[in-house]
Amino acid sequence: MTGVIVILIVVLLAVIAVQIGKVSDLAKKIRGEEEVEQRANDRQANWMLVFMVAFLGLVVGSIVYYKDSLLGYGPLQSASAHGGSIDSIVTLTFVFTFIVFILTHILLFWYAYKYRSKKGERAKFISHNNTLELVWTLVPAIALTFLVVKGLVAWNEIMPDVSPDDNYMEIEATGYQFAWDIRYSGADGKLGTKDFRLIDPASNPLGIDWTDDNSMDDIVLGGADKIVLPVDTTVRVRITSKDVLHNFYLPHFRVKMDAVPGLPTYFVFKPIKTTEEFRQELRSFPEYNEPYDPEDPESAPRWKEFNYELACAELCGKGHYSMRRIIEVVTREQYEEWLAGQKSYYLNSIRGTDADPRKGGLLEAEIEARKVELKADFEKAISSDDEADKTIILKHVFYNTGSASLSDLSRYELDNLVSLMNSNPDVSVELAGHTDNQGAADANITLSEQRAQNVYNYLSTKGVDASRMTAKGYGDSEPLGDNATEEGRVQNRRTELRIKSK
Ligand SMILES: [Cu+2]
Repeated sequence: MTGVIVILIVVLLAVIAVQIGKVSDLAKKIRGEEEVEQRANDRQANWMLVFMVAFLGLVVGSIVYYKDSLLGYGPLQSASAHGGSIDSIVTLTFVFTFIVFILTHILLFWYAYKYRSKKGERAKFISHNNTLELVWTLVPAIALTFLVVKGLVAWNEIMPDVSPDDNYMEIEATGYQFAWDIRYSGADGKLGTKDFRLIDPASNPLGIDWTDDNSMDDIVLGGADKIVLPVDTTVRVRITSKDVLHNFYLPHFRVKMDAVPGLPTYFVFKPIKTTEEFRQELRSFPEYNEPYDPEDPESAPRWKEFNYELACAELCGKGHYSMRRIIEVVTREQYEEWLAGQKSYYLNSIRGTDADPRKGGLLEAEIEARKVELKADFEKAISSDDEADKTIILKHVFYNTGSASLSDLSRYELDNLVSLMNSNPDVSVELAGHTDNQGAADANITLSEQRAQNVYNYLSTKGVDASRMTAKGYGDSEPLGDNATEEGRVQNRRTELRIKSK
């Protein structure tokens, strides 16, 4: 039915067009063809001028209307050290192209008016003119060369990489459909190495090499976390992508760089205004004092809700919009405080799991922490008069299962003990072995004796005078925990150091 109606309408319109044609044919015959044409030409020429004025008026009007929404104008001044130089290049290009745009449009419409068809006049025909060719080749060439050279100079100023001696911090942004993983270097200031072959979607989405010491304290922000940066600090961003082309775009800092799969890129910039300072600048513009939510007049003003943002500036798929992240620029002190609250990805999510290549071994930091802990316990034991303080549990001394031989990792604790014994030559101790209550009681006594004796032997071969030590096995006679639970049995299987005299 609709089809029939559409065909009918088309046929009727065709009939009307033909009829109008006939009417104007008749009119021409009546009035004289030339006179009609002349009037139509004049009318169109006048409309050309009207259109020109209206069009250029709208162009200028829209610039005035939107001026505060353009980066680099009004409230949106650059928040980075290099941003001003990009803004002035953009302004220069705007001014140039605007002048050319206005001139060409005035000429275009004025010529259409002035050289409209008139009775008795003929169009001028130029087949070739060298001067004209030269002018319209050279003028744009010179203007463009000027703009391109200015642009290149600015680009070279903005894009030099940092040198190792510079004072800067480095973060890494890895784009994927549809989020950014942001990695910070932690306290050591160094990002650990990565290898795509190590990528595991569940345990290691970035492919970080956990055998690299620099990776130990690296921090990976969760998908919704703010990216916090310190003000007045040079930030180098390593930019990569795991799947398609993305673009690391921080409009307020005039930072924009492709994130290319397989080809790391970078951008170095320095934020010069904290988020709070930028908000205070926005405050003086009336449009930023309007409610943030137009539906709710009671909502906070726009300046208060303002945030710097990271966007993906590449149409990378249907979830593209969700790559937006908030950036917060804070003072150095606030940044340090924030950083101290962040957790190492390795220590928090990898350490001790099957994905940990150092599982079963000790980290430098752990060795150091054990040393500090034992030293504190030891010093407390030799200075305290409280009997309870004089017994130290050697928490990191272990034996191979069912045997009295020391496990490999026990040496760290025992070596620390050697140096404590040597720096306190008047202290004498008892090494006390304990077991849980599994198995026969006399077998437990023997096992605990052998274990205490092995510790004794280790210390004595490492240079602690044997006369300062005794070894004794208590079997299961002094339990600390409940032998009915595994937890309790773990507590009971232990080696103690008892300070005997000092
Ligand atoms: Cu993207």
